[in-house]
Amino acid sequence: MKLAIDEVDYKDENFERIFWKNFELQKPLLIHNIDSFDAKKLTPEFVKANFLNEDKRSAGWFDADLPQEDVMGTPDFIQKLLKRDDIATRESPMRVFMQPGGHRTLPHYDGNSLYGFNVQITGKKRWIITSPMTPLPTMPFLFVGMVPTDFEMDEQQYDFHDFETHPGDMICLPPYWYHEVHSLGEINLNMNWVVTPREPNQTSPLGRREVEIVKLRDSLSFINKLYPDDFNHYGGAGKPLVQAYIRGVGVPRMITRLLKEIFAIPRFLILARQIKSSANNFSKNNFNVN
Ligand SMILES: O=C(O)CCC(=O)C(=O)O
Ligand SMILES: [Fe+2]
Repeated sequence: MKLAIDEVDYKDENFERIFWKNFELQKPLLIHNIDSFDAKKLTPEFVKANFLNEDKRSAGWFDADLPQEDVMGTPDFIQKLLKRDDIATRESPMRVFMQPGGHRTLPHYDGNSLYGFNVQITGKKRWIITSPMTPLPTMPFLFVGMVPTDFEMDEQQYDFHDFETHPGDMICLPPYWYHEVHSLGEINLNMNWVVTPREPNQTSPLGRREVEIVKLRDSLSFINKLYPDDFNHYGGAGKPLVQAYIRGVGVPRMITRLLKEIFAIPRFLILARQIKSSANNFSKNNFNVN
């Protein structure tokens, strides 16, 4: 079913209460009127000069350290979040996306059980985000949607939100929420603070799958070759986080997961070319603006 997303204005007197309530419940929230950045200074030239670091290039974004306060400040509630004991942070806790109009980011959820806080700086984006309670079919072992390029949401099958972000809007995206993102403006710049909860959330099928996959990655290390990132740095914290995630997963559950992933391989092979081409576009289009 298509569902309305919770929304709140950053200036609303109840903002903090609503933000932390949705955070605890891992419920998406769309915040309006974030004013911690200077869009005039964040031109494509500035972004490329400051964030185009090949060592920090990833699948379709650049990782970034917390940027200069005067250009891109970290909102106070994000500063509080980054200091919490129950979340793990990474050395470079931001991701920078800047894509041309017409770009489509293929449906995926973020690895490392990331909780994202993505603010639109320039342009606008259309987000279609799907509840981990009704997940899209997923590529074996990974976190990319196993669907064709022209995939359209089926209201009967999936619970999802479909909305736009304009400059100053921030989408708070809890772990395991699939997202397909369309760039609608001429130049579309957004930045995402990412963190990983220290305790796994196993209330959804995707949350349960993730801990089983983490167990597989911990036990059969060759599986890690499939991943773009380093398992030793899972969620930024590595081993302690891995231990917390796999605590409740026994060997029978791990083997059942392995079989489920193997059985998904034939469907993947049918769609592999389409998915690969969309994934390549995600990489190719980042920072591909004039
Ligand atoms: O903005 C986009 O196109 C993709 C954003 C994304 O995947 C993310 O924030 O995790
Ligand atoms: Fe993402």
